[in-house]
Amino acid sequence: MHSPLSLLALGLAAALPAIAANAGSIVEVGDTKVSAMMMFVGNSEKVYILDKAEGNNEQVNGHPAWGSVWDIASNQATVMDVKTNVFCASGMHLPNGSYVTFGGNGAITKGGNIGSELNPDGVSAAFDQTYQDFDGRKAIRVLNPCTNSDNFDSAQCQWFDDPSVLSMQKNRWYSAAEPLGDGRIAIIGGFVNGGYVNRNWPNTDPATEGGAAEPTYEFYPSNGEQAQVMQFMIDTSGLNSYAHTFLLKSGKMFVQANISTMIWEPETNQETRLPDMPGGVARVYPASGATAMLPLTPANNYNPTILFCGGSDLPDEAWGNYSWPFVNTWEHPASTDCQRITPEPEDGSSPVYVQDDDMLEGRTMGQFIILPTGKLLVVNGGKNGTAGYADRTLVTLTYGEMPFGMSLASDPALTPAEYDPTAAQGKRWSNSGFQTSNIPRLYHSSAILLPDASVMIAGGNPNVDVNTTAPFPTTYTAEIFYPSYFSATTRPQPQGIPSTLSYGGSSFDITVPTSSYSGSANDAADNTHVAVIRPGWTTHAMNMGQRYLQLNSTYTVNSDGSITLHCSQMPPNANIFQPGPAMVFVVVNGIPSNGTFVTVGSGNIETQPTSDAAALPANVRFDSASGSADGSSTGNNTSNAGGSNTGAIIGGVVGAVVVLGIIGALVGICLSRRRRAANRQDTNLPSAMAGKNSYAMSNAPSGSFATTQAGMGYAVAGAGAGAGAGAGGVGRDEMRGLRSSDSSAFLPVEQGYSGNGAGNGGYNPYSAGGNASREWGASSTNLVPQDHEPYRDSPQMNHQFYPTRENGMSMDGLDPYSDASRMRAGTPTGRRGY
Ligand SMILES: [Cu+2]
Repeated sequence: MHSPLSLLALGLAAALPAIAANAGSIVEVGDTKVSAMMMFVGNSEKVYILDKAEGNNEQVNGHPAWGSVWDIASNQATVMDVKTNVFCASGMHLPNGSYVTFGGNGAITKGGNIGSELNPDGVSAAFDQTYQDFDGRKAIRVLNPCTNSDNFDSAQCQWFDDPSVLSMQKNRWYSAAEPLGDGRIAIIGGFVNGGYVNRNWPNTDPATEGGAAEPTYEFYPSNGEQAQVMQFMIDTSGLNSYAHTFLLKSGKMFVQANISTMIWEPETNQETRLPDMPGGVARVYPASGATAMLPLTPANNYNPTILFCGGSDLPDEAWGNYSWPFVNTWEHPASTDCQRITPEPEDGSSPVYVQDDDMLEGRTMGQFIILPTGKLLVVNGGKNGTAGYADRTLVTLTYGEMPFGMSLASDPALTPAEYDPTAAQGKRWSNSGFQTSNIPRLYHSSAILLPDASVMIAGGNPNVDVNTTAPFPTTYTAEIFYPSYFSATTRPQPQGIPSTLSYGGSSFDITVPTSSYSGSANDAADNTHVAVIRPGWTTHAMNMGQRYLQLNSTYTVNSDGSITLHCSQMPPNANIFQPGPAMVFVVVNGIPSNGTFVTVGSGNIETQPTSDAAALPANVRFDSASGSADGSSTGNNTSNAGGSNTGAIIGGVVGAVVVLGIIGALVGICLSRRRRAANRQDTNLPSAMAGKNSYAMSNAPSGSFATTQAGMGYAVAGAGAGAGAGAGGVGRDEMRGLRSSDSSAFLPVEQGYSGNGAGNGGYNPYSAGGNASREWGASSTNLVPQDHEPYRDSPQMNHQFYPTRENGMSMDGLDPYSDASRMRAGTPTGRRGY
């Protein structure tokens, strides 16, 4: 029990969440309870964290946890249950403020071994009795962010994770995800079952790798179309997973993988090739360069430019195959190279890569965080090697000889650096005043912008299962990096930020009180901008969906020194900044306010309504007005980057503000809702799923590879090692022998099981034609017939492939899109299990 004194202390802590922080510092703040492979900021209070299914000490519902929710104000994590193995999924926001994650890996058990209940293919598992994880390769998991005012034990605040109700057409591990202008999400490519790179060697079947690669794309929500082959995925075979994808102004998508680049038309599947990446530097996993879209501003007419920094220029053969790299990656320095490209130049020129300033140090797995100032922070990663893990390479034959355990990277890059996209060339990078971290953040680390404009850094786990004694151990400690503007003691406290932003339409006013700044009001007004930032979904050195847009604005300086900002809505083109949640920061003299959550667009997945942008009034100045904040502490100049490392900020004062009403706005703007199909049949599937093929899969180099390698200047083993890698058969013993690359299993699984499905009109997640996504907004019926529910607790499913689960994998009472679901405010009737 708490004593009265401790209660008082807690009360004070809640009232004064003072976070004194030095600018440029990195502070260890707490335990994420699961290793933060993936994170996203759900709202002003919570960061959601996902790990792969592994043996974390923290338990939830009788099994190791691989999900948690982080309270920003208290730096405390609470475990959450996730049913399926979310190992290396992709993720994205939805227009209503919910978040969704796609795919993952099959069920695994200790040591990354295949789970106990095999799928019919015999090489992947549906479930594991020890870790109690389900096959997550097709999973679509939905989360509606909650706050402390909600009941986190309610289903409405938990992950909806039931592939029998909601899943993709294809198994996808390391897929890309990027929203279109209507809020639908394109899900692109991926492995079927995992591996180091997405190819066999020799690479004789670049399209499907004998069933191990998934070269298609599909949409969520589906409109009923089948997954289509994307030729670019075949042409970039091997280094084509977690492709870098950015929706462009035209509605076409920039896609970069391997060293290739294209513009893709999502509606017609037409591809237009752009130049290759200069210098042969790969930026996708496992080269894992830092990538971001530069801030979209009135000055660049909101036309995207993409920045790539770091990665690896390993020669093609060195990347190896599904099993492991063919060189000792950790001996190869990561790239310092940066390139920019404007994919759709508006001056009629052809898109070209333009050399940018080199990073201060090479990085693989560095990641960009766009700050409210419009500068880009790069954090995490290593100076040598690549992402991924393995227990050997082609030339290092045993785990005992691996110098960094399973890590394929070495020499962690521990000092953040900042890139100013508007600075003169040659002067864009700085790490002046930035502290060096004590915590390596290599493979499976993450970072994201928080609402108080600090940066949360977490994760790091280049290990197949939890390993706290490895050279780079499984890491649970989170850090916060405080950018240079934390030297200010006073932050702007803007008033009047709306809860929604439309695409075009009437302008709105934001007031900056005189207490928010110091010095000349006119100067402050000239040095103020409004930034709409989507921090994205972070995993694998990426922030999927991260975008920064500066609103068009003018100002009126009032006689009392307050400044009224006249702001345009978002540009009237949803491709520029797709619909969904974002934070609004007002930046005065280089000092950002805290971010306020808004919903951009209608909240629905639909063609977004647009209207012409209203004209803004002209600037009005008032010469004698000035701010009333402490003049030395509010950032009197805009060159805050790399500035003083002194001073402190009470960062939590405004950061702890709960934006009442926003949550209601988020959940109140409902997704299209539908009722569940009233009728439900139960069929007994597994007998119909007996048909399966096996694969002959060559995942070892041929003897001739050694000859090829000699020309590359890499020390490689000869044919003997190649033979040792073995041709991956489908025998379970062989499979276990090969498990230790970045996957519990990387043997192909056939998509096209014959049998159940078409014959009875039912849904079969293993059928080639099965479209398990449900349509959105086009029908009042559930497009996923409930006749196949491998995760239900129904007696029919009580068999070896689809075991029941006491804590309720079945969520019959919880259709995330029903009128009675958590997606609808005020009617929380979802429940877990029966
Ligand atoms: Cu991964």
